[in-house]
Amino acid sequence: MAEKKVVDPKDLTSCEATEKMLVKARADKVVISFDRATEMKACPIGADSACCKHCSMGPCRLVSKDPYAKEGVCGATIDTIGARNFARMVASGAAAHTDHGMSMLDLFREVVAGKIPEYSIKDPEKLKQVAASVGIEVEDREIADIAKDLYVELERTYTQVEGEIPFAKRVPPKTLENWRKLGIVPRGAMREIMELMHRTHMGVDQHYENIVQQCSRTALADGWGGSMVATEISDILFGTPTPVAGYVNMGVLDEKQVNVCIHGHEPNLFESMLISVRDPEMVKKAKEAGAEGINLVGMCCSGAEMLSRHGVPHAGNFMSTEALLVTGAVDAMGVDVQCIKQGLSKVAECYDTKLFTTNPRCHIEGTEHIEFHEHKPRECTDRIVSLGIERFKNRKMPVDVPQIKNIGIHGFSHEYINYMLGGTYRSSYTPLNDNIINGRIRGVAGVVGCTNPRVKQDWVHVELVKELIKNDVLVLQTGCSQISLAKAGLYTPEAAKFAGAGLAEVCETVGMPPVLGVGSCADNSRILIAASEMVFNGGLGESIADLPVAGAAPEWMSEKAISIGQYFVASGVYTVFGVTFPIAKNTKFHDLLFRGLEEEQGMGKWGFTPDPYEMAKLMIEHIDKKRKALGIDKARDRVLFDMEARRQLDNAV
Ligand code: SF4
Ligand code: MSK
Repeated sequence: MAEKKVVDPKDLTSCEATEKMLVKARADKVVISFDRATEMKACPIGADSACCKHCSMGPCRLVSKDPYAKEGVCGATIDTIGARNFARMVASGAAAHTDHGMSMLDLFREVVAGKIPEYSIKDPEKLKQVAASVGIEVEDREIADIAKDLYVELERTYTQVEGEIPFAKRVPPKTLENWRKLGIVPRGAMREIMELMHRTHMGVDQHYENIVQQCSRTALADGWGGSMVATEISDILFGTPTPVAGYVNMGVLDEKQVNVCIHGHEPNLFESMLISVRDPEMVKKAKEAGAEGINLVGMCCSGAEMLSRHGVPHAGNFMSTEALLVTGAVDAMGVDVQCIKQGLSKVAECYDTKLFTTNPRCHIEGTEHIEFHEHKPRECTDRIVSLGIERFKNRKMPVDVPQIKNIGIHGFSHEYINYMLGGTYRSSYTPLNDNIINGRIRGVAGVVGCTNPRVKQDWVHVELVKELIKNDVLVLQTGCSQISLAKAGLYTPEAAKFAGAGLAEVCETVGMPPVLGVGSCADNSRILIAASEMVFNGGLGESIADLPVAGAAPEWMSEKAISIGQYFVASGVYTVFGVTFPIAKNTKFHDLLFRGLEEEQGMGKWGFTPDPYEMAKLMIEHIDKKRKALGIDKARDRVLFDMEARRQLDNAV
């Protein structure tokens, strides 16, 4: 039998804690996804999306040096097959975000109706702001009445069959005008996803350009629809993030306490767990079991959201979820939806961790399910804590926690960025725009997305971001990428020393890190709003496509990332992905995504490279191209522009 290939853990991850646990897992004869990835050679045909199984005349594989040398049995070309596969990734990713957003809206409706006493409207000011942004009257009205109207209005995001989704009102007019011209303003998410699935059925849409048009419409229903509703409603119910110090990395586990971990994407499960672990009765039970207390930690995106909102410690990103269980220190882990590896089940069993699924959408064979009912949230979370306490009392496994943790500042909602840069009396994006115009800040980049065992964990994120800030590019982050950089220590104001002179000066003046974490992957909508605010504040063009900004998902893995990428591109942002790009090169479809959308349709475009330095170069070149088009590429005096000077500059451009 052939020897199994063993890769040095140092080549698989740059996270020292994860590396230690991978070594331990191997010694314990437990397989986690790093080693499964080595064993599972990626299928090269699938990697290029050069296969189709949309009907039983196939599956058809178009393998050839010349992508046009073969066609499917039905005659489908590589462009049709590639576009259909890509579209289904968009549909699935958009469905995940919009279904999550709809759950948040369901919760909001029930809270407003007074049916869930555990939750309330924590941020009435945000409620008013969001309501006003979609045209609801807020002056001299009761909060409950505004909330009821907001629910009715936002439900249209999902169910509307004709017209434009409510948050289209937040899109800069020039960008919206372009969408209208292209016929891609979303109606309602359900309709867009349904139509995209219909069009990609065998024998329906067989023109890649037409398929891409519906991809954009569906992805926009995610970014400016489902995801944006999820973020805004979560802020209204649980509080809008403001900067908060928080620890990340596996060292947040505490051997002497009952360790409870929540992993997934739904803040309501996590918020309820926060109440459960703080309940004096629960703490008493834990102490009676011999623990010093209950230690709640997060993972993945709901973890990033709770870190940003409340400073709850975060134990690691997507590629560390199995590794965390190898510590033997996790007494209970509750998961909800998205990015939950099935492999967790076996690893939990090996280390005697109590693993629970909680959401009706996500069961795992062999894993106990304790359903989370939003009307009685504590039933589920109290039970998970109780079973965790029981496990602590009877701990059989040796505990080995890598003593590594990093402090950082998280919670930069777009509202806070507004306040932070403008100050109490001048709260606006004007200072950000001014600093971009005067060249202290070269541009803004969104670096987001997953980690992926096909590349060295965290490494691409960290190298890319270091390169960007060194070149005076301010970085906004979400999701697993935020955790990669937080572990690398870039979430402290002191990290300004890694930034170029201009960006460092701004960071030092304001007291902020050069890398700002804004939350979970659904919270990418905060980056869209920040981009819109930059347009509305003036001096940087009239549409999002004019801004000196770029996006990247350097270690992406999920279909949600493809939907996110497409909504950034359709919004006007150049977006570069790493790892691999799931379409065949040298095709008309590839040319459309990587060039045509920008040059012929006034959007952004896609880019690809697995190399972080090349990625930074591509993004900076794009930012410089936009600076040049705006006429702000020349060196300028390092002065803050006042309104008059900015007006003059606008007139000159
Ligand atoms: Fe093959 Fe066409 Fe059927 Fe796809 S739809 S499996 S390309 S015959
Ligand atoms: S959890 S989608 S691995 S960011 Fe949102 Fe992380 Fe990517 Fe999942």
